[in-house]
Amino acid sequence: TGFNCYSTNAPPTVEVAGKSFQRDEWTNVPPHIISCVNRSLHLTPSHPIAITRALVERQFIGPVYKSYNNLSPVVSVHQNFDSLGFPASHPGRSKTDTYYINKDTVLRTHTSAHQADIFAAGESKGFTVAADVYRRDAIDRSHYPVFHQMEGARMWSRSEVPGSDIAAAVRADLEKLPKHNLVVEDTTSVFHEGNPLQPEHSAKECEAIAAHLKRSLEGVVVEVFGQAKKAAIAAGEAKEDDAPLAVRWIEAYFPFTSPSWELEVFWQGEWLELLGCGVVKQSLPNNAGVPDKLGWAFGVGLERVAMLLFGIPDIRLFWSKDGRFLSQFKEGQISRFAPFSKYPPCYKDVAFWLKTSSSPAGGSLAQFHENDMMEVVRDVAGDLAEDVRLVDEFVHPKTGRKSLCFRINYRSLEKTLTNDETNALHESVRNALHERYGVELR
Ligand code: FA5
Ligand code: MG
Repeated sequence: TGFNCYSTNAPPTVEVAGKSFQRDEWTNVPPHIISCVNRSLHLTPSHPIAITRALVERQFIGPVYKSYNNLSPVVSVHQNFDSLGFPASHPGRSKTDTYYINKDTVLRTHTSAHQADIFAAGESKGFTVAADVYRRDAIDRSHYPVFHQMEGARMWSRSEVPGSDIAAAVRADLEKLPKHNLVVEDTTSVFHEGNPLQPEHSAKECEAIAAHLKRSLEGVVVEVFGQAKKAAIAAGEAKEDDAPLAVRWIEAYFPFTSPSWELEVFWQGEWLELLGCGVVKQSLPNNAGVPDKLGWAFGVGLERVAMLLFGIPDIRLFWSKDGRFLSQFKEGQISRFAPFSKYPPCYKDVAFWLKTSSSPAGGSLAQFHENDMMEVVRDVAGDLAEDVRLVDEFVHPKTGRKSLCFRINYRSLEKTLTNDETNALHESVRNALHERYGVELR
């Protein structure tokens, strides 16, 4: 099956986006992920991710916002984590969650990785950044290891507003935003526990910034889902008098905003998280040499929005090179996706004992993370895996060994897989699990 990044005779360097990086014990970025770098779906005009990007971006156009859509996904650990105040122990930093090129360099896990640099560049009052982001994560219809985010931020300078009165200036800008009549459930308090008002801000300033933030993002939702509804009506999937979209704010936590929120919409029977946001932690503009600036930031998942807009049922479709998918979309147009026939799924289970190594404390240490399973499946089966779920887990009462059983659902978006093909894929997954993680197959 050719070269993979786990082989012991891997070359000393890894090539990403035309550059060469020294490998080290942190390197965990596999070839199938590297091959997604520079697909630039968000910049391919007739692709649904680009159409969605343009639609959201349009809500922030004008003299205030500058857009950045071409920033490299290769960033430093400092940019992705340290500059944003992630504590050393934050789980997001671990190799099980993040693709490391080497110990100092990662594929960005979010567009927030660019906040500090843009604040330091300092010339704009606001910005948007649309980009591909990378995470080791679950495999299912709404999660993919590469997806797209749009970051946005709006800042005000104390030295530039009349009387240095930030609260009044922000309230004045709030009045200029379009009003809407969407009913948004909001039981959050502006200052909540664990994520409080910052000492550098007055309560009035923070409340004004929060109101401007929420109104701006609600405006995006109204615009985007207004368009989604029109397309659904045109396709006979919805009616004019259907119940309005249910939207709610919930309290959240991010290391780089305080207070913070998430915005959710009710979709296909459950609450779906669209974005995270909050009042920018003052350490960011302070460290960027612009301490008189303060404001808000958000990060929205573009696939989540695009799935709702176009009625796309599976996140893998965005990566399809199949003409039956790509030919359905046109620049600037929101239309409903017409599924080509759905091919049959095939479930296969794999059960194995984890390798154990005695720890000094006497217990045993299992060297296997659920995301390792996801990685092996993605590496071997690629987009032929629709979802992977842990279906059983137990510890042997006598030996203390741990056993896991995963169920893999194989299904191609493009054709019917034969039994032989599925069996061969599954056999390769089993072998790879044994080779890479030393597990004992059952
Ligand atoms: C962040 O990434 C923060 N950087 C957002 C932010 C920016 C907060 C600025 C405050 C200020 P989070 O991990 O929740 O947050 O991801 C943001 C959005 O990306 C989610 O709401 C969701 O829409 C989308 N998202 C997250 N993980 C995935 C995934 N695996 N597949 C597809 N979309 C995802
Ligand atoms: Mg989140």
